[in-house]
Amino acid sequence: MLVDAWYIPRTMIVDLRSDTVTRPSPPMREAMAAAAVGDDVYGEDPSVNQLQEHVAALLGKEAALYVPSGTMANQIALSVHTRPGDEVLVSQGAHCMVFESGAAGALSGVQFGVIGDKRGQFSAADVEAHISPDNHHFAPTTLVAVENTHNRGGGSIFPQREILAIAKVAKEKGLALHLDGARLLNASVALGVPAKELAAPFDTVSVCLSKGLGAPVGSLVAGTKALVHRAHRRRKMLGGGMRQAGILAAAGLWALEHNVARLAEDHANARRFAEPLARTAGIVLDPASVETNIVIWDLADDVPMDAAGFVARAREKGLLLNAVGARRLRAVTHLDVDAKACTAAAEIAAAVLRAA
Ligand code: TLP
Repeated sequence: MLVDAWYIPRTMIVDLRSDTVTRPSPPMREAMAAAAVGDDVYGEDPSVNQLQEHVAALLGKEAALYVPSGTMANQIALSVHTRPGDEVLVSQGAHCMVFESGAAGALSGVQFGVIGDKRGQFSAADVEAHISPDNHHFAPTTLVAVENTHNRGGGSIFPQREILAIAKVAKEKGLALHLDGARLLNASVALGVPAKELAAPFDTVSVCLSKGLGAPVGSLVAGTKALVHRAHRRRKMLGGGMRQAGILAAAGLWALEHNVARLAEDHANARRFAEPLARTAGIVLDPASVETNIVIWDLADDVPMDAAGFVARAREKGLLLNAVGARRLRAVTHLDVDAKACTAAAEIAAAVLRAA
């Protein structure tokens, strides 16, 4: 497999399992090596403080807290908005429900109410219809969590018009609103709308630096000073207080400076992969559904292979993918795969089907 990027040996594979697989580039590593650091548990790490201020401003929030992962950012947000026994309304396949190891039940004692469609979107009417009645039989609904872009929904962008309507209902009914914005900057770049505008209706927002932005580690949870103060305590409880974390924060600052606008390339590469794939017999995929850097498709009923089999055969041919259902697969483009690699990836996927 010929890949131009400097860091991928020419014999290596095209890794579309996730945008989390990127490795820090030499200039990012230089920024990390040069980072000013201090003990962040004392609040004395200048690079962490700079990153927190930068992200708070980016999202138009009073404050932000640096945490090791998107999972911790989401779980902290769930815990600051709820009490054990509460219900949180989420989309189908929401990351905070499906992919965080049962943390919401284990750590916050909340249950989920699932609303909306397979793309991970729901309406203000869905929220209103699912708020628990004020009756002691039911778990009180106290939080609504939106995911934008939506991972399981194939990188779909949640329409901002509907988010504004959801925020209105949440306000009227006294519900908090959290945004899992692990890939919010993908939505921002795809729409050409500033992140702070997309974040504005939310009480808390989590964002990840270790996905499309290419930092090795790190996420932030942002909100009012009061909420972030509470988040800080939760982070400590979870063991997420880090010391000279500026060495990591510097990578995040570098990523925010250099790797945001280029997310458009990842979106173009996702389409470059999806369009030929969608024309391949045996693939069920609407290329118009590809809005950002995630491509999700199904295997047609007559394909004599399941998603795990597809993944195994693609791997033999040098393409890494993830199965996200019995007959459903996912590919994610990122800064370590270029246009040529994405075109090659579509050819490999078609070859897997031809050989089936
Ligand atoms: N998603 C990962 C896996 O966990 C599935 C991936 O490869 O896409 N919110 C969203 C929407 C996410 O997609 C992820 C990671 C997270 C939160 C959690 O972030 P981390 O992995 O930093 O805990």
